[in-house]
Amino acid sequence: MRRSRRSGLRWSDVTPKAAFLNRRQLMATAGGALIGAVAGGANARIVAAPSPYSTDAEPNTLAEITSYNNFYEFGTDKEDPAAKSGSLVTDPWSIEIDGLVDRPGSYALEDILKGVVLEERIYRLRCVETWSMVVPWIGFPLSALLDRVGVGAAARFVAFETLYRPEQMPGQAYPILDWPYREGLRLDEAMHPLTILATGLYGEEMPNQNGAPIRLVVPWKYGFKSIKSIVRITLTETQPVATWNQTNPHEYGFYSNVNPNVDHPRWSQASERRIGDGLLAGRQDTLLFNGYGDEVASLYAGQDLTKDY
Ligand SMILES: Nc1nc2c(c(=O)[nH]1)N[C@H]1C(S)=C(S)[C@@H](COP(=O)(O)O)O[C@H]1N2
Ligand SMILES: [Mo]
Repeated sequence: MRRSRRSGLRWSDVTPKAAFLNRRQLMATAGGALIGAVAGGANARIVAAPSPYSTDAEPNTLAEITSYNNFYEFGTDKEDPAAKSGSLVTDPWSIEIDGLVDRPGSYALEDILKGVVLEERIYRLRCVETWSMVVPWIGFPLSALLDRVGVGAAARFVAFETLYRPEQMPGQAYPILDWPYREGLRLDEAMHPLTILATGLYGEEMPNQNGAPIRLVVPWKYGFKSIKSIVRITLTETQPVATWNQTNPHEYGFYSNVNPNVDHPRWSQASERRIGDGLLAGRQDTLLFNGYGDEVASLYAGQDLTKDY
């Protein structure tokens, strides 16, 4: 898992485009989070410390990551989110944190970010549809936020909800899914250090089509677990509703750990197509837990992953 890029150069060394943080991310760097965050007017160039959790796989390009998306609130075509999310208002933004927490409330995103250390995490992303990417996220562990609000003793799961705002999210006019989009994790999954809330990618604020201003990233699970544009986080005692699981429980489990040995009823999950690879590149073998087994397999000790798919 350690970074060892062939060239020894990181993307931030070679990108011709200066990487900027937005106002809210800049405030988060006040804690000394990012090495070399240099104040420059309203923005700061960032050079994030390498993370031992980052993959050394080559990241996809910014163009690939921002032009091929699943974000059904803006339509079901891969091009829809880039084309139709431009007018989504993401500032101001707040997250309602409720349920079994010691300090429930409506938290402004600025206040959430003030207390966290932003890091770059280069993660593999594997969609249940069998395409994959490598994304250099900027974010912080979800556990840092949950620790701050105080997880109640009875809490066993964490539920997440996406914004419901049909006037800015044209896909919500259609009953394709039971809006708002919802997801959930078991508490131990939510507290795992690989699980992050991401506020940006490629050193910049999160593009709307990727889930601005803040989205979940759980790299060992199919992409649909990584819910975008979060407005509510609820600690619960019982397993919460998750949108794709609710839509078709036979095809999409609550756990949805990446697993090449458990096929989707309509297609194999044994291999994947890396977005951006040439036509001649061929498919790659899909890895159990998307390659994060050393870190997360112990969470599922004693569970039958063919039943808890
Ligand atoms: N709210 C919401 N979150 C969502 C989705 C969605 O449609 N709505 N799509 C999911 C799916 S299927 C995938 S593969 C990833 C895609 O993330 P990306 O577009 O940043 O690559 O977002 C996930 N999060
Ligand atoms: Mo997906």
